[in-house]
Amino acid sequence: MRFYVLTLFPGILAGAVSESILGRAIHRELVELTLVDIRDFADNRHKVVDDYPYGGGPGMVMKPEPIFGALESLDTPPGVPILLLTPQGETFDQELARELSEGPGVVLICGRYEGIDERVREGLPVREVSVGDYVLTGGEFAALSIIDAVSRLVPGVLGEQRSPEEETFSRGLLEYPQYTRPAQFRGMRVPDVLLSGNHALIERWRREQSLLRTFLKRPDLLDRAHLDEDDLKFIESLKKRKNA
Ligand code: JFB
Repeated sequence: MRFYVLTLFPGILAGAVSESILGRAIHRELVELTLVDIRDFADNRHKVVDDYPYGGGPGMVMKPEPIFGALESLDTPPGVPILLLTPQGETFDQELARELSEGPGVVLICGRYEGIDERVREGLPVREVSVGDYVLTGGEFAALSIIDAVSRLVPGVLGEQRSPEEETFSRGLLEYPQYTRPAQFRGMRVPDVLLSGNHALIERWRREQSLLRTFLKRPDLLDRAHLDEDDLKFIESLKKRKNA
């Protein structure tokens, strides 16, 4: 999986990656990260990459030429999607992470300042993506989230692990409570069922805990979750209990 990141702050990504499991994935050549400093493509002597907004107003806008230049310098495999990180984009989610992980790579364009000259959107085949409804100072931390979420779906990046399909957002439910030793900590006990050794019972308890948590914390997820007949019965019992 190849990531190409266009940024004015390559050090943010280099630092984060070197300190994480992603660094190991890169070392093992499962993931490749190409950092492109947009400033290297400034077309003026003083390496200026931003300018005042036409029409006036506060802040600065990123100039289009260095971004086009940086993008055109890349030697990407054909069909690599170009994501423009912006608060205006479609919200990144597990489904998009999976989609991207099945392709050859991703180009991520990170802006700064108040944003990017509109002609980047107009003149380049970009897909606008946001990581959530909150405001960042630039696209770098959004890009890191996406790189992290996509990389961990690449076979081999995580060690021996349960398949990503079993996890929260793939299966569509929140995870059940987890415990490790000691069995009792500051008066708080691990649920007896987990110490019972009865694997059928444990599995059912975990499934019901997942359903209960999702019902209480993220009921919106239940509409899209893959539920079997037992799950639906359990949810019905929760609804009845709530109304009682
Ligand atoms: C991404 C960015 C800015 C306009 C620009 C470039 N979920 C997200 N929140 N914020 C960003 C994002 C994503 N993806 C984001 C790129 C840039 C924010 N800014 C700063 C702030 C407000 N309005 C510049």
